[in-house]
Amino acid sequence: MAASTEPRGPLRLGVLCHPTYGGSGVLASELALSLAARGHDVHLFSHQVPPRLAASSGPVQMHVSQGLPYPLFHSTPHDLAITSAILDVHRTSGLDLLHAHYALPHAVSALLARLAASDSSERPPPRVVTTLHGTDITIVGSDPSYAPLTHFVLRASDAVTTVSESLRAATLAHFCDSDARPCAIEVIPNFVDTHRFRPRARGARAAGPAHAVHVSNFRPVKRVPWLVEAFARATQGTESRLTLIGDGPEQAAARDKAREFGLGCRVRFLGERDALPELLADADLFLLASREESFGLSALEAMSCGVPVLATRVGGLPEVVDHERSGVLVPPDDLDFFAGTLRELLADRARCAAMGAAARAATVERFEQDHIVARYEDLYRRVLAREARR
Ligand code: GMT
Repeated sequence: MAASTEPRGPLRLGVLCHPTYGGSGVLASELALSLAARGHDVHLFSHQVPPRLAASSGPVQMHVSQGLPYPLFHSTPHDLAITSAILDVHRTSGLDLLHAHYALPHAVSALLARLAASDSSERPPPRVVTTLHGTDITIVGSDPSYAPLTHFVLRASDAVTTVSESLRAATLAHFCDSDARPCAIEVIPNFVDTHRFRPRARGARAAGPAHAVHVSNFRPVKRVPWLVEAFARATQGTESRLTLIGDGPEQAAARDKAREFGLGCRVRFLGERDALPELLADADLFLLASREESFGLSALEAMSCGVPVLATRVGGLPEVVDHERSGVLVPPDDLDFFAGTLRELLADRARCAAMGAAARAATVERFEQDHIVARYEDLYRRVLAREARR
């Protein structure tokens, strides 16, 4: 495929991401698949195949870049292997633009590839767009051990986006207040495939007791043990159920909580599943008790399935969930309040269903995949046009 200077012609794109079951790994995979479906030549670089890509049939070219596990290295530097793989593809067939998801290490890998490719007289180096997802700013990127490098990538990238206004504000506060050089950051929210994540047909939702669901990577920031305790307090003496999907460091602690509160078979741990749309669409309510959350993509996927959200009022969640319309937002540090609200909602399934219908409508209107992917496409073309004018 030849490099495109046409305003609407196909682009040669490289997407870099962590191969995570959720979050940025999902967003980057869905974006890559959607861009490929729109006719672009898309390469995805990661150290494993992201599960969302593995579960699809789309024509994205996957480059699993693991590097050589030499004994001298404390851990294998996948990020350097990714840079090498990008250079290989660029030298063979050319890449117009690299889209790095999660600042570290991917924006660094992409910028290094841009630098390394800049001495070629054959083709211009790929431009670099960096999308910030959350903890790459709030926890990892702002830690003193990485902050100077995060500061660098924010300025060296050809464009930077965040997935919410809230994350944009946090990024500006952490990295752009203290010096005179501007930080241009555009907000492009996450999206969902509303055709695949859709409500069950009317009347097809499983009968039985009220049923809540949670999906996450079980990292401490998600507070899953806290959530299990809130569920236990909210549903004492009822038959309500909780389904937990995903896996991660706090799964054992969450199981301990379930045991401690004698929840027995009222709580199910399903692990990482591909059949998310079906599992989500079965629930009356989606729960998220995060300490911080720049967007909450799993909540959006639930909303797309017509399931309302009970979540903590943190980060970008108020930009996704309309309080009292598509869900309910509560203070992050009040377990009793969370539990009390959960009890009320599970006891009023008609209210859940009405909020679920509003959640579905809001998702289709504001977060539909084609609409948001077109915004990324437009950004890529603006970056490339700016470069062509230089
Ligand atoms: O930080 C994480 O827990 C993972 C991270 C990721 O990159 O996978 O999740 C972040 O990105 C998601 C996709 O944009 C957002 O929906 C999540 O809200 C965000 N997580 C946090 O901010 C804690």
